[in-house]
Amino acid sequence: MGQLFNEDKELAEVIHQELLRQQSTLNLIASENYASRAVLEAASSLLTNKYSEGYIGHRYYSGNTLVDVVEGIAIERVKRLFNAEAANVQPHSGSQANMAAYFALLKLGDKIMGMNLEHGGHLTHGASINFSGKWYNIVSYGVEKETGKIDMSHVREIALREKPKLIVAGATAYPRELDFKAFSEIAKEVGAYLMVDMAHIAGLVAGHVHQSPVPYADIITSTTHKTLRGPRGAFILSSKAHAVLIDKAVFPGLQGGPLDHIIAAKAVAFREAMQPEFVAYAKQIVVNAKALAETLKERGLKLVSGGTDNHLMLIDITERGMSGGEAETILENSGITVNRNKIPFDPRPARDPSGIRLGTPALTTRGMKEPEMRAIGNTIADILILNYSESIIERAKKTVGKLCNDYPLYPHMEYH
Ligand code: DSN
Repeated sequence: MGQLFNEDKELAEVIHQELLRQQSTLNLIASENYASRAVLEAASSLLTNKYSEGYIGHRYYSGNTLVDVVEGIAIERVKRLFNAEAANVQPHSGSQANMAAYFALLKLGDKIMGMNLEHGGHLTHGASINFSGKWYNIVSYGVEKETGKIDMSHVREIALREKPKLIVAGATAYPRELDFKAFSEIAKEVGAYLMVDMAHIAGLVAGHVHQSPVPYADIITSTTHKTLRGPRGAFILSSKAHAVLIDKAVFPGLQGGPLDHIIAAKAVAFREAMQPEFVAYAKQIVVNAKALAETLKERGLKLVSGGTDNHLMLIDITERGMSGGEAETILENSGITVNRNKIPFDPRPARDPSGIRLGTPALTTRGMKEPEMRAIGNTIADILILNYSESIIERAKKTVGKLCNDYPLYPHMEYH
């Protein structure tokens, strides 16, 4: 990175400051992670120079022999990782992957049944402010008020009544394991396609600590940068039967040239996720989430659904007399990053909702285990329960500093 510093000190300095921020804070944002140096190297490679619209062997530009090799490696690896028949590794983001899946299987105006954004679904699962809610006829399912969990018999009732053409299973803020088999039985019963958006849990699926959607879903979309710990991007898995439609939907349907450097970085991440260390990592994410959730509960904080089965949890924070936004800010002031989040049946607006969402993928990458999760849980509880005071914040900052020191991130990275 010496070159960047030599040529553009202004930008190099900002990236340097961001490195220091990542190194010196505890990241509990459930959808973030730290990509390996190898992934970062591939993502910043000269493959960014190439145009390669089209697919392997059928490009609209010359000079793509090696890009074909890169994309082929990525496709083969992700198919092997998830035991899938076909894969498209070109989607730039999870939203574009979901859009491509809808374009492939549906006509505009068709009925999609997805999880309510307010209950933990994603914008692209039918939110009225998103293309999905504007261009398709949306019906939603959610969690039960008493349990905070999805009741599959209720999902079935809605599906039987509404007869959607496609059911989306997947979430961004649901702390429980999704029952893909039950979703697929319901989809079959009503003659709907089943699409699983496994963006949040892809690393858990790869590490065999969450049921795989592959045997059950017609189409699976995912991002690569969350629990899967790759570069920012996405991919789509499907049966061979749907592959041609998916490919057409991605290109030329909605994207132009693929990001070949990012596809290379995805390939690196897929290989990493095949290693035994990754299986241990995925297991530890879940063990850590349970340890963190238990600590928060023991300290009297209220978790949506009472706990977690996966990598994340939601705290209903209004009980402590503050909003999600306020909790996010005071935690950030102590060096702990989380995101404010709606909780199911939230009376408060999305810009300042009743909850915060916490996840363990990033801290598990740093090597932290149950004792550290308990220390962090107690620190968070001190801040949220004992109210904002200088001495508590000072103590929290010390704990954060020590943990960041003991579990270093990118130790020899430099932008100066
Ligand atoms: N923004 C992502 C998340 O935080 O869950 C979903 O796209």
